[in-house]
Amino acid sequence: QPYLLTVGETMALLTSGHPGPLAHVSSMDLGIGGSESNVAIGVQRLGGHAVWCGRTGADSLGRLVRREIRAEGITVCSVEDPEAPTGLMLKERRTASTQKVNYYRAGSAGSRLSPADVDAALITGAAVLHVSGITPALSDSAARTIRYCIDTARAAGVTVSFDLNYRAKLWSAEEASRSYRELIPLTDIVFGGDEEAALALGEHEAPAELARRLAKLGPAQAVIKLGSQGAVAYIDGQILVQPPVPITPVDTVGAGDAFVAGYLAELMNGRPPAERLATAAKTGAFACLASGDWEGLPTRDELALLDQDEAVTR
Ligand code: KDG
Repeated sequence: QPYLLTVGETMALLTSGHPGPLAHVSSMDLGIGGSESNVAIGVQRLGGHAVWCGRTGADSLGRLVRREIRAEGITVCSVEDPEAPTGLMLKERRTASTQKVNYYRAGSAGSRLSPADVDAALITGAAVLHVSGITPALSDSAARTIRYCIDTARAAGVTVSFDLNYRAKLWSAEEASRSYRELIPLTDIVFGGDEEAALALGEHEAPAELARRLAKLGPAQAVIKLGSQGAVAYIDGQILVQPPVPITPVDTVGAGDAFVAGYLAELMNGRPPAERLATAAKTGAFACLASGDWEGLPTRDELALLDQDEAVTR
């Protein structure tokens, strides 16, 4: 079966269930989160097959990360690093409607990812390679790994997908912009929010223009994710506008990854651009309708839930 290969860091994730400062929270829920594994889970739930590559610590949290991803049916090709811990992320619900993410990942096993961790045959055998702009921000060796994966995929004619995913806590806007400019021309599909696209391009424009300009750098498919406003894309020379799916969000973290998963699942199914975007928007909406970065990702038959009016189905 054709598979999506994702490479990145997945961390343990502690979430507080109640609004308020963490200093006054007495218990938290333990789970996992990582942009690339979120995408892998989304594709797998929609009926595709995904492989996740990354590095974890040789610790309990590393076991948790690998077990959770594997439990979704994903093939896990990870390296256990005895010298560094699995990264950790805390989600603080400061008010009922606002969340703050704090990383404890500097020097983590995942950030020590190196090119030797990813089997070349796994890359050249993939239908699609998906990576994100988070990984090059983690360390020099992680940045080199992403470059190696992209170069190897390109040389083998594997479709390369890249989500800009700017994380201001990990690097400066200048560093990110430089990395985006290096990598975007090497990709086939680029995803980003409008701010991220503007960062990559060095200027702000309307979404359709941002998509067109990203595509000019190389990728034939450039998709601007606009959250509650839907999406605008420039795909194979055509502008497409995807309206949003109207919902009342519970937790928006992970919606961007879900959107990417919906898009890539349909791409791998051979579906046309408008269908890729429509499924992407629905998958993104689903991710917002449950707590957690990926737990709410839909299976294929659940996609229809967003079209129905009844609150209960039997
Ligand atoms: O996109 C959601 C991600 O932010 C989350 O799951 C964790 O990969 C992550 C990151 O680095 O922020």
